[in-house]
Amino acid sequence: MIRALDVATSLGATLARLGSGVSVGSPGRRPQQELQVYEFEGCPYCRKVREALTVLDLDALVLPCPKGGSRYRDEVVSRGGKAQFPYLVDPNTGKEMYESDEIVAYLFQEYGTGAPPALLRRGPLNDVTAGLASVWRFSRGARYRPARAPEQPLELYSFESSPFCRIAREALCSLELPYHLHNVGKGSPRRAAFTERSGRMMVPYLVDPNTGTAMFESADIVRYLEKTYAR
Ligand SMILES: N[C@@H](CCC(=O)N[C@@H](CS)C(=O)NCC(=O)O)C(=O)O
Repeated sequence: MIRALDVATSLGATLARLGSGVSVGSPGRRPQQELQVYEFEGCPYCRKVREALTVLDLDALVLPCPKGGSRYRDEVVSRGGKAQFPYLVDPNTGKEMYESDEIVAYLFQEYGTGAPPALLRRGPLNDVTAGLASVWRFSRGARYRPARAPEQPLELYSFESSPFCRIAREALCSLELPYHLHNVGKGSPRRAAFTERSGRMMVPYLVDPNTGTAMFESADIVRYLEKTYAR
């Protein structure tokens, strides 16, 4: 896809959700251990969970489960009994759960200070708009493409509604590459530490500890991931 169209359609995804997942809302206590989220790009229910992570300023280990993939899909089946996404694992409480609305409510209850915002409440309108977000992208990132597994998870600094972050996430997802998602939405108190590390407040920012690489720019990130991991 040509770059301008790529960015425009990714922006369409952001607009469909009225910018939900751009800024930090009402974070509460912080988890001691990292949350784990099994999900895939293009799944409207998974998007709501990722938006909630941005609003609550939470990190998570993202384990991508694209259609046709098996690395983490099989793990979900053996943990929970069925291939349904999103699936949350919280090692802090021992909770594991399916169902996006329940996951969002759980995250706000454990790690927030109030009820979820309107755009993340239970209801068909939010499911429809989360689905429309992916229509624009013709399900990019939702299908597995053969890739070798990295020894260690990558790291992505991001916030959910950034159209550029979505482009990077799609590549990570279709190549089934696990990554530590560091949310730095607008208003995140962790932006200063991120800027200290990266030199600049811009996302997406990818760090690959397997090769010692760190980079900005979604198009460069996609090229790097393809070259390094696609088979
Ligand atoms: N009510 C569930 C619906 C979840 C759902 O239907 N997820 C789809 C993906 S969008 C799924 O897991 N499909 C099975 C698959 O992809 O193999 C929720 O809100 O989490």
